[in-house]
Amino acid sequence: MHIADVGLGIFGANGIVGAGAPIACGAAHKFKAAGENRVAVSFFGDGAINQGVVHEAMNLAAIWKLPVIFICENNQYAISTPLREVTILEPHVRARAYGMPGVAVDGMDVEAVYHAAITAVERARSGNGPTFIECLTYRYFGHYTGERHMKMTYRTQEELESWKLKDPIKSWTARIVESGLCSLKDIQAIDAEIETEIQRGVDFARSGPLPVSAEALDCMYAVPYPNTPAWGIES
Ligand SMILES: Cc1ncc(C[n+]2csc(CCOP(=O)(O)OP(=O)(O)O)c2C)c(N)n1
Repeated sequence: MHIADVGLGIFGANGIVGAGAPIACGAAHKFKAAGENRVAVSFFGDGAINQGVVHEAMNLAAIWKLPVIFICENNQYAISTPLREVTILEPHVRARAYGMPGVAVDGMDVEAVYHAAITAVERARSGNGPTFIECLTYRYFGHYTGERHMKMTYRTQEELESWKLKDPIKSWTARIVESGLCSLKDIQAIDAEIETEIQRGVDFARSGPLPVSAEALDCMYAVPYPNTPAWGIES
């Protein structure tokens, strides 16, 4: 969640739902002020769509015509809360209230998402301001790993299986092979390479020494805070 690499243009995810939207506006404001041809993109889930800060950000982006794109990955559940129970309209409809295009795309269709994104980027780059893109999708696993040990009944197994049939990785593998862009053998080789890399990481972690509890608070502060009590942690 908290991975960031400013050098690569990644400002970092945020533990506060929806809080990335105003940060993206800040970045976009800087791009505009400095005359840079860059576009800021804010990704959030359907769980963020009723957060006030997202609406403040959308209003600001529209009024200042900021080069920013709001992408709502609508997988239809915020942890276990179905969007349909807490939101009266589809998220993209709201964008129009802020005077920006609200586009709905099949989030399982790579090409559709690509075209919507390109249109939004061009609009932002030509000084016409923000776009809101809603990608309808699904998550096959729980919001958090603990969910697999709990009996959660917020969705049915049938629903989950029906979405797996639309899996873009599977359908796009077939399309890419058909188009001659890449052979199935090449794709399988890439998969195998990734599996090996992951296994190498797992083996490295498992064969390493266990962490020392006295170091639990190390790297928590920019300036080390020597008197921080190790909350209930015994060394
Ligand atoms: C402001 C705020 N309120 C509540 C939470 C607790 N919380 C963490 S994730 C989440 C739901 C997020 O929903 P969504 O973005 O749709 O993620 P998904 O369930 O699809 O993984 C909530 C309410 C939080 N992190 N921040």
